[in-house]
Amino acid sequence: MGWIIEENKFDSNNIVSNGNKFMTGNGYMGYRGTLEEYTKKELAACNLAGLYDRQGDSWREPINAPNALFAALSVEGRELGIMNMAPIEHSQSLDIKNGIHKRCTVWDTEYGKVKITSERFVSLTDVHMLCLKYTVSTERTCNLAIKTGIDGDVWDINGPHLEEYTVEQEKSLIKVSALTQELKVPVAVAEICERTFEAEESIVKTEKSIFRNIAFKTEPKVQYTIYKYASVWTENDGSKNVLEDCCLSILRASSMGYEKVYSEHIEQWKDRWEASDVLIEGSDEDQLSLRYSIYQLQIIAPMHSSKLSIPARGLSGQTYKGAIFWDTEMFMLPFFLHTAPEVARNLVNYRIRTLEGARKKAEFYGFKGAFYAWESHENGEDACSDFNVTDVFTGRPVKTYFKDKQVHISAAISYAVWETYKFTGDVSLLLNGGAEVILECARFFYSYAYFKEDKNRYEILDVIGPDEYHERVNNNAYTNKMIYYTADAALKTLELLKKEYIKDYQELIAKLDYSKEINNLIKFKEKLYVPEPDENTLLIEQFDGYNRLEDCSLDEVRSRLINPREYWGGGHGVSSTTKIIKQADVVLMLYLFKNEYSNEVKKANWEYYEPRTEHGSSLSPCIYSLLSCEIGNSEWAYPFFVKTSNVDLTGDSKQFAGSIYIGGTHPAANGGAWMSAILGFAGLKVENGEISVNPNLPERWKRMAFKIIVRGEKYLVDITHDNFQVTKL
Ligand code: IFM
Repeated sequence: MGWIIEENKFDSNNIVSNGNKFMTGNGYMGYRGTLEEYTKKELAACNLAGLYDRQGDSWREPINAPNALFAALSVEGRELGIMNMAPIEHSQSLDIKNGIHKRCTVWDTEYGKVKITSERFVSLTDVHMLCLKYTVSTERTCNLAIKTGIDGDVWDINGPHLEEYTVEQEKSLIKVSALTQELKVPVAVAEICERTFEAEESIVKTEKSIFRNIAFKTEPKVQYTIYKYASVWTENDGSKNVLEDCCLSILRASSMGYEKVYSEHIEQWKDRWEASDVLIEGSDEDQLSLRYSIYQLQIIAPMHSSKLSIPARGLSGQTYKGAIFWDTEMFMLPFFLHTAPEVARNLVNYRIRTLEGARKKAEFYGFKGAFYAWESHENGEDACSDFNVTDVFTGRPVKTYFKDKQVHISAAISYAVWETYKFTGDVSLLLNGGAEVILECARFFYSYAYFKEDKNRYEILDVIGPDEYHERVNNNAYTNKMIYYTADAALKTLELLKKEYIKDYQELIAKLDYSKEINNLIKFKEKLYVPEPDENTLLIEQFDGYNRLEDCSLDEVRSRLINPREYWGGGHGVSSTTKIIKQADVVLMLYLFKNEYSNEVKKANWEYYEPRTEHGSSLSPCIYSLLSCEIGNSEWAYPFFVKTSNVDLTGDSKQFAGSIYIGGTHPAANGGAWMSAILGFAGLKVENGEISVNPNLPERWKRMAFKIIVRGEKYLVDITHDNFQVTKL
């Protein structure tokens, strides 16, 4: 129970959302949940982590590798695919316990019933490997042909990204290699296809693709199976010869045989679930949606590399430019910290490695220190464009200030470094770059702040908070609070190093020329303005002047849309002059700093802001869920948990910003689902290595149980409505 995602009929309207929903992956690549005969038209894609390219003047985006799992069937010379003939039976499923995608399709043709079953996986054992088992059978004797190989004509939003293709066959191997356009990075894909039946095989090559045509005459009801082993390598993987490495991978796999490769892969999944599964008794739907959220995080986790982080749309394609946002630090990191600390460390290392990019960005805007990219690519350069939205009426690009004004990104990164250090107690993180990140972010904020003589305080002007609909506001409460946190973390870091690692301290101060900055930071922290709850209403104003905006309902604002895809924020968005906000903002602040605010303040703000929140970002519902749990109201929290944990199952999320496609998977919401369950309903807290739980399970849940790793020790947490236990394993 609770491990299979399944659809039992074909609906062409779901092709794109199923591509997200049925995804498989391993952190190195994500393979969309498409059917074997799909091409770029149906958004088939094998998306690679961390390899980006620019075509002409358009946005940089990640590469989709040539698709080595392509397979299409012809019966008596006529193509038989789901797009050209309606099946009489069809199912597509994902076994999330083992990371296996399956399909079964039956057509009633003039030659009787024809059936395809397939099973595929993206290996967790060798991250470069993909495997497919593809079986056909017919009711009557007929001539079949399977066209299978490497489809190099890939789906791109701003492509094509690959050029100088080489397409070749060498004995049983077929290969496609190419170079990326911008940086000329070699990318290669190779495939071996084995079969247990007699057939005539010929090779068909095009400029970018190479296919085998496997033709044979069927016997009624006999199963004809092919096994495909495919591999993807790029020079970014440290490969000196990408084609050779591909061939080594697939020859190794083929010599092991499908069953062995398969069983090694599922053994790895067993380990992943052993560390991260959450058992929920009392609701099969919640059990499945939470496991599915964890599955989504697992298939994009960069377990194999400390150079990578996780893009906002995971590895489901090129939307949001395949870039890394604050989503990773604020919404995904907690899951990895508690269940796979080595992945958490890789995620933080990515920010340490890209510090130089953040310094360049700060300098570009005339500031000091580190202003991290709003949408970060491989070296920390900002992929966010000046015009992130296209106006639906004029088709013109609209200037947005996400990149320039969402300064809270640097605070999110400082928060991640400092919280990771506190959680793990591992000072090597600070000594190996983490301290430098925090200090440089604090320096950035000090240089960004304005000292208002008349008010004798620092203010943070001209920013965008998490609520992106209100641009260029002053003193966004969340941002100011996070900046305060950063200054505090910087001072604590300095204190720690000075006390216990004096040599490192001295070296760092000298390297960063930081001695004058210390006093600045002390004064900055003391005099930084952070909006407080109003004495009477207990409400915290989201930013200066928010209270004066038009107070109208969400429905009212929605009714003002002329086009459903209109962008709600920015210059002339329907929300901009109203109190309607895009996503949790003050509520996020109250959740993060829960120990500093009373329950009354939390409750008052939750009740005030929730009806004014569009939840137009998938980052929003989980935060409302978490704060409700903090308030002790799991019934308020529950629907938000359901929303966040189902986002990629229902496909119910915004698909367009203006006229730009923003669909894909939602790892931040997936991380948010885990947070809502574990940090919310179970009320788990880890402080100085000490674990506490304060459970408040939803009514319908009878029991929840999960494991966590804290400072190298494993614990089992088991909770019912009347009892709980934390056991060291
Ligand atoms: O990072 C988010 C942002 O907060 C809202 N828009 C989408 C981004 C990527 O998920």
